Amino acid sequence: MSIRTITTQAFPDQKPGTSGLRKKVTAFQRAHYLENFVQSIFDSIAAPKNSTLVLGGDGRYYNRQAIQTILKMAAANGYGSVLVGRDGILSTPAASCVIRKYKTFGGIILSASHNPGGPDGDFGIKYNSSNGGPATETVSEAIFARSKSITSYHILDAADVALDTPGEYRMGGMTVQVIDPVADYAELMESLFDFAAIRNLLAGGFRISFDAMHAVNGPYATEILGRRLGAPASSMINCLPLEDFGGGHPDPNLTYAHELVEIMYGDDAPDFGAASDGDGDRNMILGRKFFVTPSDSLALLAANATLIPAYKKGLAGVARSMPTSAAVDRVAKELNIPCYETPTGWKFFGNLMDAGRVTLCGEESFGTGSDHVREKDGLWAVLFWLNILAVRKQPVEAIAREHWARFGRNVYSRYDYEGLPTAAAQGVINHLQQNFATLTGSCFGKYTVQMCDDFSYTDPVDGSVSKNQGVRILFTDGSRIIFRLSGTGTEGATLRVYLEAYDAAVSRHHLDAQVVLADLIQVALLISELTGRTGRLQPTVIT
Ligand code: G16
Repeated sequence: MSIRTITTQAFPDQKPGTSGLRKKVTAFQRAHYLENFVQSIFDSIAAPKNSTLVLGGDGRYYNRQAIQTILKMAAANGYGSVLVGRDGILSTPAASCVIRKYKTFGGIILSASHNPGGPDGDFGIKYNSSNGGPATETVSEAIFARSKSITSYHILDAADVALDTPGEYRMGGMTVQVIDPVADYAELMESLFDFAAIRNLLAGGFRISFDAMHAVNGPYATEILGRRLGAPASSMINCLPLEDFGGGHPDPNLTYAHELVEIMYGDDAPDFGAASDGDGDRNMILGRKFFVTPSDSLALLAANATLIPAYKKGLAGVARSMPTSAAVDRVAKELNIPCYETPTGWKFFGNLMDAGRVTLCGEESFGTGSDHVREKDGLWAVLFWLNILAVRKQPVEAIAREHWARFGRNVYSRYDYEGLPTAAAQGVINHLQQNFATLTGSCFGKYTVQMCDDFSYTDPVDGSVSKNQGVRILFTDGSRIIFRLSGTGTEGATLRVYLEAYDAAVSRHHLDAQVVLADLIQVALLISELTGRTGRLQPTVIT
């Protein structure tokens, strides 16, 4: 077996987005494309010789081929061992768990998260550091810089490793350890939650429906919800991972998780419904005919955290991304703990968790998690909810309404305009930025603009500054409109409009969010000139 050094040419477009490099499968299939990026990671992180890496992905199309290539490149680059999930599978939170548990140098996760898969779908690759969390902005920038100047990469001439049986294999001077992708993660979950209480809940007639969307969490749910907690097989749908997610869009929201939504809004709906995404880090929570917004879910978990064994001593602090509603801020205020507002992207929570400043974090984009790993965690959120339900013995909707009665309701919605021409989407943002001065102080019906800006964040731990993280229009009554371009798409641009209003009056808490936010939506369309600039009359997805 010999190490080959292959001459290559740099690609100009390997800039990691919100969460790693995401492109069409066909882009990754171009000669040297994957290899260039992997070598750029290895060159930038400069791991000491014989370091250990974790490797796995969400099982989407191209996962297996990419894993074999990365193993051969790791061997050629002097790694001592690689822990790889059986069949190349590791959910994103499970990869984070394994990196931390075995104290490895870091890990490579193959996923385009909630984006569709298959030969014409998306693929992605990201590097996670030794804390188990996504590479920081600094590391991502170093990888991008290297990708622009790379001229060669190293790869071992070796046969593929069989990934279907756990065990140890040799590849040149490196050991490949094929591990059970579920075991370490399941053990961690069992250490955090009261499994006996959840088992009793499920045995007592409480019915759930979990939708794995033919993505990576299928085997995790089967083991944890099914085998360890006793949920019947009929309560878990789409649990067989497929390379193309069965042709679906593995994004757990009201539009794409429609099969679950139909069950939860149908006759004889179960008591609790949940879904997770392509790589298992996102979650959607539903009660019977009731949707819990991700922002509310974060606030509810924070308010009920002491009911959970792992968090019974209380929370050090909480954090949310800027576009996430301020519902959790209200809980933090009452608990007298700090609440941090970060840019979008889980990587911004890592420093806060490592420094012990926060325990729970969450985002409006269907992500919640805690310091048990350094990624958001879909099944963890489901178990957290089930544990609360096991203790409180109330319906999901009743728990949410009690929460609103106590803290007020942050009425929230997000409008996504997908697949826009990049220039048109950027034009909307530019237009808003140019009008900050005129907008400030303007009145639109009952709404008066208090201030507008481009959100910027200074990390309180390492002092790093991240600018241009979304346009904020803040109103005097606490309402907000945020405009932001997505950093995870692979085609054109996705413009996200986030709308939030606060309502303390219980008498209005039954109202549909779209009704409450109707005026604010019109203000958003007016001030952004979105319709004229993009030609779009309707958003692609409303959550
Ligand atoms: C990724 C990040 C999340 C972030 C989301 C935002 O999610 O991990 O922290 O909230 O992107 O996406 P966008 O930039 O499109 O608004 P995921 O689940 O795709 O890894």
